[in-house]
Amino acid sequence: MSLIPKSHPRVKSLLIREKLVTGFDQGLVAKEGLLAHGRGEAFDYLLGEKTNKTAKLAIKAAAAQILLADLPVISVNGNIAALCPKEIVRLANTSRAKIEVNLFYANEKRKQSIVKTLKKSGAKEILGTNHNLSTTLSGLDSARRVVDKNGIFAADVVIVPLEDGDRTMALRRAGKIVITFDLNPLSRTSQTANITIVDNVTRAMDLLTITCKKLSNKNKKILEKIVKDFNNKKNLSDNIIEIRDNLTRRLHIA
Ligand code: PTJ
Repeated sequence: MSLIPKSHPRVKSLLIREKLVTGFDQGLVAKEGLLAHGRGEAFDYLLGEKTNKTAKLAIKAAAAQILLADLPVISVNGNIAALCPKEIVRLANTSRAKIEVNLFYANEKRKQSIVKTLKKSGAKEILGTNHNLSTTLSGLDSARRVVDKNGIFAADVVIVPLEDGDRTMALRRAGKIVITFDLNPLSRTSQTANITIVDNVTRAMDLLTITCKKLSNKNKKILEKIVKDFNNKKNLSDNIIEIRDNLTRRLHIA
C-alpha cells in the first residue's frame, strides 16, 4: 500500500493522467492529445501543481469578462472532454455560455464520442455538430477553422482551453476576446490570448465557475474595471517569476 495520500499533488497528477488515458481508450482523445498532456504535466510540475496567485488573478478577470459577454462560447476538444466534461457543463450553466465541439485533428467518430460524453455530463445543447450550420474562420488551415455560425463564429468571447496558437490568432483577428487555459505561459496561445489562465484545467475550471457565481451580482462598471485592471502580459511575466521562486524554494528544501 502506498504511503502517499491521495490528496498529494503527485498522486493527483497521476489520477489526471489516468483520466486522459481512459479518455483515449474511449475514443475521446487524439494520440497527439497524449503528447500535449505530457507537455502540460511538465509545466504543472514547474508550477508546483497548484493554482498560483497569477492564475487566481486571471480567473477573476476571465469571470468578469464572461459575465460582460453577449455571447460567450466554450470550445471543447478531446482532452477537455476527457478531463473535465462536468466542469464544462457547470461553467456553461452558470455563465450561460454555449458549448461547441471543435477539434484540431478532425474525426467525426471522435466528435460523436465527445458529444455523448458531454450529454452524459448534463449538456443540453452542443454546437459544432450540424454541418448545415458550419462556416469557416479566415486565415486558418487546420480543421479548427470550421466553426458553428451560431457559436464561435457569432461569439464575442471565446473560451479555448488547450488551444493552438494559430487559431488563437485567427480568433483575435476576427475580433473575438479570447480566454485560454494553458499550463505553458510561453506558448503562442498564452501570449496571444486576452486572458491566460496558467493552471491545470482540472483545477481551474471549477474555480472559474465559482468566481462567475461570486461576481454575478456585481454591476457592469465593477466588472469592466476588473477586466481593465488586468494586464495579461504582466500577469504572464509574474507567472514566470512564480515558477522561478517555486523552483528556488524546492532546491533549498532538497
Ligand atoms: O482534440 P483535438 O483534436 O482538438 O486536439 C487537442 C490537442 C490538445 C491535441 C491540440 O489542441 C494540441 O495539439 O494542442 P497543443 O498545441 O499541443 O497545445 C496544448 C497546450 O495545452 C500546451 O501548451 C500544454 O502545455 C497545455 N496543456 C496540456 N494539458 C493541459 C494544458 N493546459 C492546461 N491544463 C491541462 N491539463
